[in-house]
Amino acid sequence: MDMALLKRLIYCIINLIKNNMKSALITGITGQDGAYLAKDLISKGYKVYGTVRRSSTPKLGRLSLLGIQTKIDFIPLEITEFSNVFYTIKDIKPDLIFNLAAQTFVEVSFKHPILTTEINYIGTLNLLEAIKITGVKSKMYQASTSEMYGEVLSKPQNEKTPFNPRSPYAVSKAAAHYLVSNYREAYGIEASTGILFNHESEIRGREFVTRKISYQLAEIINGRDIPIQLGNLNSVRDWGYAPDFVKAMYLIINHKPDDFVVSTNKTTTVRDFFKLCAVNAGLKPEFVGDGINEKCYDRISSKIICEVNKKYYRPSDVDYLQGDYSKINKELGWSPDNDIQVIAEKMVRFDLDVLAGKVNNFGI
Ligand code: NAP
Ligand code: G4F
Repeated sequence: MDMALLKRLIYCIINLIKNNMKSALITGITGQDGAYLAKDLISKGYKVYGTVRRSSTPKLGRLSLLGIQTKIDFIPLEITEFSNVFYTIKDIKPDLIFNLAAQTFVEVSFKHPILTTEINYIGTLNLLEAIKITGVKSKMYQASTSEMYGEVLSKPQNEKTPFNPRSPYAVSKAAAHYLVSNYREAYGIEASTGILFNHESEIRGREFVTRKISYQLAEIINGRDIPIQLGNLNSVRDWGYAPDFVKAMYLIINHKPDDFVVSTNKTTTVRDFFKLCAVNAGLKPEFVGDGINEKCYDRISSKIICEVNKKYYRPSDVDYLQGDYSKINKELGWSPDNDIQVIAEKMVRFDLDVLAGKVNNFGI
């Protein structure tokens, strides 16, 4: 056969396969969850579209680290711009839409409440309106959060626990959560929510307390002299592992539209997470003192490795979160694979390897 004809034939076959692939759109693909979810969907044979907003520096580090950067179709999108969202949905008509884009840092939401509301609430509204107006048959997943429970009204929290949000972030996410159920009821849009409790990983943003601890402890092992500055050490979280949690997102979106708590049901204080990480880094941590005067010593070197700094207290904090994941376990068979000990070990190991130059973290 003629070589040019053969090439053309192969090209047509590849296009045919591509056109028949199921497609998924992920807003927020550059974030922690977006990256892990994209990896899972690609391995399941999905054509993955990921939205990226403009910045002056590249931010595909997580996707490069997971080895999937070249396997994604990137779409420039600012979620607060309705026309961006509308044309993206209209042109791609994805089978699945995962709305992960958000201003996710609670502390920043106190400083930028309007921006946080626009991204988290109006952004979600833009997506729902685009689905409604275009009439696409996409299924949608909304990234809801345990922060919506705020000052908790019962323990542990499940799908029926009332919300009592304590930050502009939590309020914006609760409003977006209600929008999803309203569009489901009013227009029959196939949209679900996952009420995810905190989930962490080696590629978690360094501003969140777990990665702040694992990364800065690795710096201390590498000679840093300044103690790690933290805020509320008594805060209790139900921490899971992000790669486990993105598996739940896929199960949820493929089920009939509903709301599901995703969690581990186990609780740990910030102080105990710090201790776990410090031990994994080869230190002997001991906390002494109270409140603002509390400090942690490494009993091997006698150095102070952590102290409390008021700067990291929030105007109002969420003190206790514990999720009851029995609904998703019963209906979709999901349960977490990694506990907090394993998560701390993985995160510290990764950051030690990064600082030892054994791993390229692509700036993450
Ligand atoms: P993340 O790492 O902070 O990533 C957030 C993503 O949203 C990034 O890709 C970011 O893009 C994008 N984004 C922010 N503002 C945007 C805008 N205006 N337009 C378009 N994209 C925008 O967050 P994550 O931990 O992966 O969380 C994913 C989702 O789950 C979020 O909705 C979060 O609220 C929710 N959630 C997270 C947790 C958790 O513990 N991780 C728990 C419950 C719920 P840039 O790279 O450009 O900043
Ligand atoms: O790690 P954090 O910043 O996470 P937070 O506020 O719980 O929010 C994360 O989880 C939510 C799910 O519940 C997501 F929706 C949200 O997008 C985000 O991913 O703080 C955890 C706790 C807080 O009580 C905070 O006050 O740790 C306390 N903390 C103490 N010292 C600190 C610090 N938090 C940070 N970030 N930095 C500190 O130095």
